[in-house]
Amino acid sequence: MKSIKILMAITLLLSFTACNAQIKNAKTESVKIYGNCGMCKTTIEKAGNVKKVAQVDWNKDTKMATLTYDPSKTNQDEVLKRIALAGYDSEKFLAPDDVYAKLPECCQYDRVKKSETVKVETIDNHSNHNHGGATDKSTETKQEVNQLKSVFENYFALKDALVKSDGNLASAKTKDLLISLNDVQMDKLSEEEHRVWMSVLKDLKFAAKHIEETKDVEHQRVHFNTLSNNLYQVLKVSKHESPTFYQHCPMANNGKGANWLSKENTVMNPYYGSKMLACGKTIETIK
Ligand SMILES: [Cu+2]
Repeated sequence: MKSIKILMAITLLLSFTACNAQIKNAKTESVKIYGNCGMCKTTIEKAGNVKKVAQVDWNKDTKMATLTYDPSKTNQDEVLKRIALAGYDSEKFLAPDDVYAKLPECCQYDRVKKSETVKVETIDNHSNHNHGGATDKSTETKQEVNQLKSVFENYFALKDALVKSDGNLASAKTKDLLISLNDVQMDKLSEEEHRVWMSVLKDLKFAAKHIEETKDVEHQRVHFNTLSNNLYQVLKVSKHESPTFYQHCPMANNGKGANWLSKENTVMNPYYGSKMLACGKTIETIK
């Protein structure tokens, strides 16, 4: 018993000491990452860092980053890809244009390279965007339910594909999701739904487009996180025939935690697949 207590004390002590110093067999490299200011530094480092695996230290004056990582767990490409997804170009990877465009003005550094490798399309959906117009009230409610229903059905199919860690299937299901996103007629939505829908649509499409474009499950999961958060907001203000469960896994998203929506209360974790299928819990039931 005494030895257990000592062991616990040591473990506790270790967990309090430096997080960064815990990278094993650390390999250090110096790479250029484009950016401007202190805010860029925060974003770049936050995107690149993974506890005990990778540590980024970016210098805003030299634009050089020191990457320290455990080569048995990750590599330079992985770190730089995450940083690119956060909006920052390196010599190897270019940030998606949409993400770059969303950076605060002070952070919009001069892009040296033209974005050729990573092309991001922003689909404008104003063809379906008919404000106003007289509609029969009784059909309105019905259509509204059906419209958002197919969005959620396709989302759930995507979630199931990620539970199976099947990147091909996830991409295929997201193709359907994109179609249903485009099919939603905004004038049939309630005022509240319309407002939320407008505020998240661009992000929904951006995330879906990225999931569809790749077969890499880990990359798909990064975008699935934002997709889930945005659809949750829509779900909160819309009506549904059956309850939906909002679930949370504290380990996903590099330990920052991530959420998803599910038709079942039973946890089937889309962020880890079979590795940690039951990790997580229902945090809200939306009726
Ligand atoms: Cu900045």
